Amino acid sequence: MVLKKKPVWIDTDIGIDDAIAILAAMKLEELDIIGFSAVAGNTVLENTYRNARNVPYLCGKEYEVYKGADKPLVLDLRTSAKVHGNNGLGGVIVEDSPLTHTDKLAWDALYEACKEYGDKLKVVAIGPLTNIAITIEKHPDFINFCKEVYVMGGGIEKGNISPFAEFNFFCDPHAAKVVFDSGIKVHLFPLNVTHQVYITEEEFEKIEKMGNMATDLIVKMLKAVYTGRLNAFHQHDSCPLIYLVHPEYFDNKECHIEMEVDDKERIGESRLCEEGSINTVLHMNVDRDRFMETVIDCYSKY
Ligand SMILES: [Ca+2]
Repeated sequence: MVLKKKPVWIDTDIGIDDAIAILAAMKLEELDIIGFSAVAGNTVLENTYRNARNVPYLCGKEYEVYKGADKPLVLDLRTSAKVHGNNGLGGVIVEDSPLTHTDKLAWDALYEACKEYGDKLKVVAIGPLTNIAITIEKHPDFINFCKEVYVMGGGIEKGNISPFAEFNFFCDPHAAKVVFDSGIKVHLFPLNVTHQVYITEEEFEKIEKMGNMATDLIVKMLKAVYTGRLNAFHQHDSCPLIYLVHPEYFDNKECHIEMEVDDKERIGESRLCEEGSINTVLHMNVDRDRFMETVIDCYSKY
């Protein structure tokens, strides 16, 4: 199969930072988004499924969206409504997409897409890893087709929910463990790198002045939640997507990551280990200015 663009699958618990990342990715000309799967995380599945359909539709595109897990593998769901509002988009209401609903579930759709595209398909996971873990468990040959996943999650000696854990891995540490232990190589974009891509007041004003459908939504969502502390907003979920087109912005190293699922205090910790087989490409630094330039350029194309 000769492809002009990189086919991409996005698994998302679409809250504000997911929406902002997806809006940038939709304008990266090198990428061809072929589908979305929705997972519970930032907000409940009903919201993430709806947002994954409606945010692209608002900005002129329709994609197939497949429903996935409504709760983590083992733990109860703990959303982050404080950060993402009751609907995941800071309370901003977006018109419903008229696209027909599908009964096919995330793990079956993702499996079929990987079978069709092989390792050319870039699987990007920007929510808890529940859907990816279920795909691995339900379809044992999935790992023959999917060799790498691009994951926003974790932190190396850094957390944002606890001192040890980042939200996606804290939400479903057992799923993260299944993925790290599966044999699929994880391109990991932890808090250490995502915290480098904050947005400045000046950049926000530039985005606000664009006044298009995408930037109007971005501005409304950020104003709803981050007023007065814009630099607290980080482009977490844009990292793996921008990496697919601009790997030269990032510094990385191969390593072994182990997930903590047992210790009550440290649950959700992604631990960098000296020993153990390589299961991760760990991205720890990014050229912030070039990254933000690229993201802002994407928003200007709406
Ligand atoms: Ca997310």
